[in-house]
Amino acid sequence: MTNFSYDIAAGFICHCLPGFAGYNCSVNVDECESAPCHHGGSCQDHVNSFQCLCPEGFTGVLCEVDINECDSNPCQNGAMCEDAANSYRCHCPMSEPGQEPWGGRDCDVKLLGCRQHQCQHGATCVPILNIDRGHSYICICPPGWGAERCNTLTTFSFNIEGYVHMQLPVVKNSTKQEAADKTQGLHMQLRFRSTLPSMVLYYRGTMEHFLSLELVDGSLQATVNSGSLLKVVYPSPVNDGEWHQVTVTMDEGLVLTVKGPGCKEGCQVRNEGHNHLIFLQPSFFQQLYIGGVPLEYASHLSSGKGYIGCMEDLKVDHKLLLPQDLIREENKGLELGCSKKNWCSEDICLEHGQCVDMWVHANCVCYRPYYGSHCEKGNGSYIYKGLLSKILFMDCWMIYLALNLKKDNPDSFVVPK
Ligand SMILES: [Ca+2]
Repeated sequence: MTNFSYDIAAGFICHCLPGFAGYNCSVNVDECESAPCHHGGSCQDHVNSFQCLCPEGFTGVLCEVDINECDSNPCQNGAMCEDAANSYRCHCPMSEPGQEPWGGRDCDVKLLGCRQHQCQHGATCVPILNIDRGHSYICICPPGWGAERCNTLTTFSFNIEGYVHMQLPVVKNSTKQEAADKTQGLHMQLRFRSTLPSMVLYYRGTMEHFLSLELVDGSLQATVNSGSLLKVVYPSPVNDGEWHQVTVTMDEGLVLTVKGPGCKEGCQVRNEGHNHLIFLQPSFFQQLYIGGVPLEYASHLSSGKGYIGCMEDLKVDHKLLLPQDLIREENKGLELGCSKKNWCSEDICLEHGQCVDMWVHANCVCYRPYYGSHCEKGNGSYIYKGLLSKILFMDCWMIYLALNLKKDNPDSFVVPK
């Protein structure tokens, strides 16, 4: 150890009071630097301490306590209270059958909007309490009906191959929230019924960028091409002649949802792919072809056939398209409504074949040896005017023969009329 001497020592060391720092303790330490206040509370720095100024609805030294606004029991008539930030939400109870439900912020207002409502065709009336506390209602339409009062038929049908072309309007977003919703990607929904296995339901887009929905061998197949190709297939057959609802959405991935017989709640298949949102420019998807495509797009499709069958409740980006907007002079084969004859109810194949419903007519798949459009031919024995060479073998129903057929005797094998 060296000898210490005040004669040669120089300088000084400050031992600072709590809350100060630095060479000469001139720095007031910022206790707010670690952002100690929760829930957006603002921090005030003091000497060796801090104070949190809490937003409404929060308390505690660090604003860590969320005040429970439900403690004052604001919800009436048996409603459930849910605490929120400086707020609460009342979940009103379901109304008894025949009773008007409770509504309003505290479930203390009888909702009278459905008295003398004008919802048509069995639509469900839902009462609304307006901001000015006036009463009104909305109608939830049953399938096949649309417009505000559910008095407009949404059902249409294709009876010959063709297509309807529509230029979708450019949506001008009035609010930022709407703009954010619109960038959520593409949304298409419709209900359809048919018995045919392979055809296109719709094609939306251009040569390079498109979203398509097809029936391929009875299964639904949705395809998106936008930068790269995504495909999903709903494997269960849906060409059973019953109504099926199919929803196709494309945002983070491609999702196909089918509702119908065998899947009442909706069954989903999805292809996550990668995030394709960046490629989804709305302007690429303004052309909509329903029930078929122009010839130049046919190479994009697996089915290659125009739609034959019925459609209804067609919604494009959540907006309902009514058939009267689609039916025009040039759209031949498109009809309002859905009239369907059950072609196979009569035995048109004369018990000699299986009847196949082709929606606008029926085909017979004949059992051998019958043939003809109604399997009406082939009912009789074959007459052979030649030499029988030998009987090869026999089983219960068939006799297998080896025949000598001569080229110079074309009439040697005759089927009687
Ligand atoms: Ca709260």
